Formats: sequence, structure tokens, C-alpha cells
Amino acid sequence: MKEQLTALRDEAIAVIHAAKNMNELNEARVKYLGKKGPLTEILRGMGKLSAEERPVIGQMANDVRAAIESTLERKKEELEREVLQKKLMSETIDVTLPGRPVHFGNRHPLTKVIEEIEDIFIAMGFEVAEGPEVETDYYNFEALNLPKNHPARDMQDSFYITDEILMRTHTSPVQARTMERKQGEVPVKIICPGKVYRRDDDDATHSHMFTQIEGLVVDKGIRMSDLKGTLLAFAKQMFGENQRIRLRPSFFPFTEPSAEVDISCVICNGVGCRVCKETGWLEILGAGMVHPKVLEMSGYDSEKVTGFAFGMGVERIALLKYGIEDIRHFYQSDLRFLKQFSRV
Ligand code: 2U9
Repeated sequence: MKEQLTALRDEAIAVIHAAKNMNELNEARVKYLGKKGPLTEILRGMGKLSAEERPVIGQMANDVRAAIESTLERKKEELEREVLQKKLMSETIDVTLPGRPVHFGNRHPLTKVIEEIEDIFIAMGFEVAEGPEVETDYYNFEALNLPKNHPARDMQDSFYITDEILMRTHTSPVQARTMERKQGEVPVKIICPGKVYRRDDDDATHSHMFTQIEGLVVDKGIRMSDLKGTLLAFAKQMFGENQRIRLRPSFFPFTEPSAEVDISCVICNGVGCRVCKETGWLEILGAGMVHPKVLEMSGYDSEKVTGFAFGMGVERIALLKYGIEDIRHFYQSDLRFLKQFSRV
């Protein structure tokens, strides 16, 4: 029986060492230590042994079981290490490989121009104010001295949602709301960028939705010369130090006096070309002194404070700046167009 046990131990250890994976190892465990295995068989036959032999064989059987179990345990750890090692090898990261290229997007040309204009005015002490695109008739028209029967508020020209609510036709309601909120406090020094909506047939130079930036300054003693100085400083920073501006009389219901503001042509520098229609000038802004009625309606005493306001269309400025011929490019999201502004 001793020889049987020794042979069993040696065979089991050899089979365990030869196991190539966990399945084979488990098969060996069942085969040598299972209920129907040879060791159990031997232990069962111990009854037939003499009283002297029984403890010796019993001890030996236990030693064989312990040897098989510890061999199984060591082999299990070895196989687990191999599996882990294989996994680590297969997941190795080659840190010397070149990185995947990162594709940066770029800001929309209109956004770039809006931000450039904002920066120029912020440096002059203006704050940026925003407001709703869906407006009430009061803020869009009434508060700006455009009463109900005024010809400039023809139903045909605006997108109405109800009789009293419409898509704003200019960003001026933002100024009216800001003044009202400040309850007569000065100074007011804001620029208001945003989308505006007009019922227009879209073509190369018109769009039913476009972008405006308007400005408003209200304080004691604000004069037309402040308006001229501010707009000249803007023109020089936006289009170059040699820029000149000129004001021509005009009319807006919300300003009095009012002016169209031209800058010297950015293409020919005032000599005359196709872009400026041989005049040497480009009209880019409207402006004027805030109408006393408008100041009063928003809670300011027109006897004590005065103000100037101006407005410009951002698309027109972007067209001139980048030499683009058709305003519709700005809204078509054509990547071939937009990608050209990644480095400007
Ligand atoms: C308040 C008081 C006055 C804003 C002004 C203009 C002149 C103007 C146009 C330029 C080209 C609009 O985009 S455009 O078509 N704007 O000519 N806008 S003064 O005057 C205001 C605004 C708000 C309370």
C-alpha cells in the first residue's frame, strides 16, 4: 500500500505539472482528490489493515493528499501568473508611437468679427448687453419713438408672432430695456450684439436674419463730437490707422440729429474703385444723438442727460474685411467656406 501511495503521489504531481491551463488543472484535481479518486479508494480500504499499519498508512495518505494539494495550489498560481503576463503583453502601449492628429475647429467668421468689434469697444469702457430675440411691440417699436401708425413699422417688414409679439427687427430694444432697468442712473455705455429679423427676400446682399451691433452712451454732457471721436477710434482700430470717417445727414425715429457714417474705402483707400462705386467711401454705420422722447420713455430726464447711439450690420463689415461677395455664405455651413477662416 505504501508503494501504491508513493506511485499515486508521483503520478499526480507529474500530471499537475503537465497541465497547460486551468481546465486541465481542475481535471487533475477531480481525478486525484475527488470522491471517486484513487486516494479515497485507498483510504476506504484501510479497514482491512492491521492496527499497527493503520496509523502509518493513514499518516502517509494524509501526507500524499497534502503534497497533491500544495502542488495544485502552486500550479494554479503559476497558470494565473502566465495568464496575467500574456494579458499585460498584449495590452502594452508603445509610448514612442506618434500621436493621432487632433483636428481643431475654428470660429465662424461672423463670430470673429463680432468678438473683434466687442474687444475694441470694451477697451473704450463699453459693456456688452444682450436681450431677447422674440420681443414685444413696445420695446421693439414704441419705446424707440416708432408709434403704432409709423410707416417704418409696416407689418409686411417684420415677422409677427402675435399682434403684440414679433422677432426683433434691430437690437435697439436691448438698449431700451437696459435704460429702463437702470432707472435714470448714468453712465450707460453699452454695445448690443445679436441676431435681428426682417421680412426680406434673401440675395447676395440681403438676408431675412442678420447680425447687428448697436451702441449707446448716455451721460451728462454727451455731445455729437463724442460720437464722432468714438466712431473714428473704432474705424481706425478695425480697418487701420489711416482711416477717415465722414457723417452725412440722415433720419432715424430714435435719433435726432441722425447721420449715415462712411469710412474711407478699405479697398482703394479713398481713391475710388468698384467696391466703393468710385466714391472713395463705404457706408458702414448709422448713428445719431438719442431722441429726447426715447430718453424720457426709458426713464431718463432729457433736460439733464444726453446720449449718442449707433448701429452697424456685422455681415457687411465681414464681407468687406474678408472680401466675400455673397452674404449667404455665412449661413450655409459649407465647411469648404468656413475652413478658410482657420488662420485669419
Ligand atoms: C436706443 C436709442 C437709439 C441705434 C441706431 C442706427 C442708427 C442705424 C443701422 C445700421 C445698419 C441698422 O444694421 S443696420 O441696418 N442702424 O443706422 N441704429 S442709431 O439707435 C438707438 C438704439 C436704441 C434706445
